[in-house]
Amino acid sequence: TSAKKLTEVSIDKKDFKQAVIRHLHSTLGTDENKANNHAWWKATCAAMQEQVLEGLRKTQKTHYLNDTRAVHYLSAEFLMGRLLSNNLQNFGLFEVAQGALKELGVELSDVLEEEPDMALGNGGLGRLAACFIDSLATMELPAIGYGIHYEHGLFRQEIHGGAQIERPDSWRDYGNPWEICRPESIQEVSLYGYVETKYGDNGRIHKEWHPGAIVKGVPWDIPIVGYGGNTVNVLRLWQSQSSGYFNWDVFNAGGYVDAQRENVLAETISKVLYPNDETEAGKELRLIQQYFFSSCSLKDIIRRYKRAHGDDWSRFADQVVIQLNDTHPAIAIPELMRILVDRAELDWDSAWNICTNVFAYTNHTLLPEALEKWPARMFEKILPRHLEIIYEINHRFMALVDKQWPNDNAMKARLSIIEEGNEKMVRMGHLSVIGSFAVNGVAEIHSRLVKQNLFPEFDQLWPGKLTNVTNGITPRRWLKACNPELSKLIDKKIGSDWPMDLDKLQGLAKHADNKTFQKQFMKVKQANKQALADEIKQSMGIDVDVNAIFDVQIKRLHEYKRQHLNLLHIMALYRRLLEDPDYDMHPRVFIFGAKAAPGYKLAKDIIFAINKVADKVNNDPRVNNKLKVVFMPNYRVSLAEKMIPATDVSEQISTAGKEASGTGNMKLALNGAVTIGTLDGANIEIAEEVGDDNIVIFGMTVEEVEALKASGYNPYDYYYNDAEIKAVLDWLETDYFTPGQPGALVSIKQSLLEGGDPYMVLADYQAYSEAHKVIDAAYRDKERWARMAIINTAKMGKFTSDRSIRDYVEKIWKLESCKVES
Ligand code: 26Y
Repeated sequence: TSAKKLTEVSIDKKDFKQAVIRHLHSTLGTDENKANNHAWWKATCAAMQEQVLEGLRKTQKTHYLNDTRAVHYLSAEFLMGRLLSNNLQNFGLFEVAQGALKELGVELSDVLEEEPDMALGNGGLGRLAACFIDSLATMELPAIGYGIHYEHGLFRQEIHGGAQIERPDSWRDYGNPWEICRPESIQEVSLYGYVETKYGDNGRIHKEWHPGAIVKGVPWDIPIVGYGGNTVNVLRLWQSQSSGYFNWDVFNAGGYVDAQRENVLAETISKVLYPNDETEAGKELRLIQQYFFSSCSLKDIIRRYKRAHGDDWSRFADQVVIQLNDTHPAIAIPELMRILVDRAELDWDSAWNICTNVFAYTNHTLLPEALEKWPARMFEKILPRHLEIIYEINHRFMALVDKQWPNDNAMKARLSIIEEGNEKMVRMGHLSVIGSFAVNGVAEIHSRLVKQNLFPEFDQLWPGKLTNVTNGITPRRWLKACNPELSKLIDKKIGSDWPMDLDKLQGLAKHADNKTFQKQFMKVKQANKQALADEIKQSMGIDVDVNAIFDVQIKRLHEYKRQHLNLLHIMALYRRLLEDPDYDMHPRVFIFGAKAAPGYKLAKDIIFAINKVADKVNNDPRVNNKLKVVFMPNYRVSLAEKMIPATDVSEQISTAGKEASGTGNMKLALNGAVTIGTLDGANIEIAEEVGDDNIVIFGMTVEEVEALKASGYNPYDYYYNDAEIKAVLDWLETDYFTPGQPGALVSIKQSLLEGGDPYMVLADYQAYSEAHKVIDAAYRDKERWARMAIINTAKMGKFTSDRSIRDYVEKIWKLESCKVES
């Protein structure tokens, strides 16, 4: 059992304490009297890292000796959060460390707070990658994550006068105790230059790329500890560094100082994470970032393969599967072709056969603005040989299209990798579908829409290639570690196996009507709400009542996620309370956490509006504490870990068809929150699991959205026919919320009226308002609510990322697990 496994690998409290003191002395050069919490944190990490590295060594050796097939997860983002608590938890050393530190007069919880988040991602896609590598290690699957060692992760958000200000994130300023630099595995990556065509004596054409610049990729390894501690896999992140070759012409001309300036450019590649999610920026540096980490990773994969198999490429596709986390690493496809054809001198068909048996692609979005396209001219400048290869792939693909749909030029234009127009563009999604053996969406409805709307012809051409793997989350971080009190209660009720086998939570369902268990469950929720209330008071000075409903919307700020729908409804409640002081509602605290892309004007305006409405509502005695609004700054993994256990109501209110899956929805429901949500993404599957009585669904379906759009949606119909909508939108235009600055909030009204309301906020408003009345009534019935909350936790088994990984293994990766002896 997992409990047994956990104790076997443990060292005891005495040894752990010794290790912490030893590191305090000899790693940090301080002692018990002088050490502050930061030093204790580092010493504790170092003590832990001894155990971790032992596991890493054993795992790598076992995988090598068994010559295992492995998955290589390529992702431009890994949103890891903090690692100490997770590693202690997964090694079964959490209590040991807690006890050891206590004897040293130190609180583990204070020490854990010292760790900066590793925020090398924007949101869902990056956090999914982090959950997946946790599951891969837990399930003892041979796997490696590849990404970028950004010097600065996602910006730190401050709120000044209600508005978002971005500050640089410097997660490594005082060193990262987990990462190990591996200079022995440095790779080189070429950029720019030109292609030379050479004719061999056998008539064979050979292409030679003469790069204009070469940069180095320095790998940093982060050990990934599986639950139970046996398998420790690696996350390998590439840092760019100048090689002597960068801009060699300047250097040769004696321009020593100028060459140093070029060095700065090389090192810019891994400098900062692009903070846009779901909007394609088309920036040259971003394409370079993508190529940089894809090329380093491929070369690393090939080096490892060759160590075992030499120059025999025939088994490459048996040993290697590469999962592309969206199209960000899709350039790996032509890169592998280049290596096989130009370098290894394989013929095109053999090379293509290898490629199309190695790559698989996950699509995370249908939003047109998030589908990556690069100007062919930019490609030609940065990666001239790759553009040629893409043209060749496309040429051969067009022949296939012609066979399937003879003489159909419209079809060819639709399916081509190259989009013709004013400016020729390379469509990375098409390249990914054509170059992969499997393509998946991330929830049932999303995968259906990928097949029906995004890639219907590809689905016809290659039936079965497009499939679904519903997302998941790791229950180790998102229940066991972040909600220890609920975890202990669950352990007592059903045993402690559930973190490895989440379907076991079903065992809670039969206690859902038990009054004593309901009380215990809600007591834990209350305590978690108190802890969050304390945090809100301490960080923002706002008093919130823990008897109020904690209603939470946490996710990136985007129009399609409709934080402004939530805001309009809050304003409406405020207005109802002002018009009727006895307006009957249970006290509610609306809590937000969201970062906006720095260039996304309306998203930032919505953050500003939430804060301005919050100021007014929170300081208006007339609402009699029935309504509070809190915008918690700098939403990130470690803040999510505090908010999620304290949530009563989970807001999942995207326009149907727009949210590919969502994963916050799963985390909140797992911790006993009731969802108010649309029939979108994984909400649909959550509703199937918990049943209609335990979720509040509202609003238009995908079909209704499409029909309304087709019939000509006019937001003014709602504005003029719904007095509440009109009053609330007009309110935004006054200076009520922004004294002395009339019109400061008007952009929201404009986008909803003149702007055409692209995400149909007004069309769903009434249904949303009614759904909140259902929530209100359900909450007031204490037993009913407790039952709903328990059932939500009990029915989340499907959404463990272990199940997602099992689906990938069976449908796509065809991997076998590999036991590592402890
Ligand atoms: C092109 C570039 C600017 C870009 C960068 C990041 C485009 C998209 C992204 C991030 C997308 C993302 O996080 N998508 C989310 O993926 C989650 C995991 O599959 C889904 O749950 C969520 O619905 C989806 O929005």
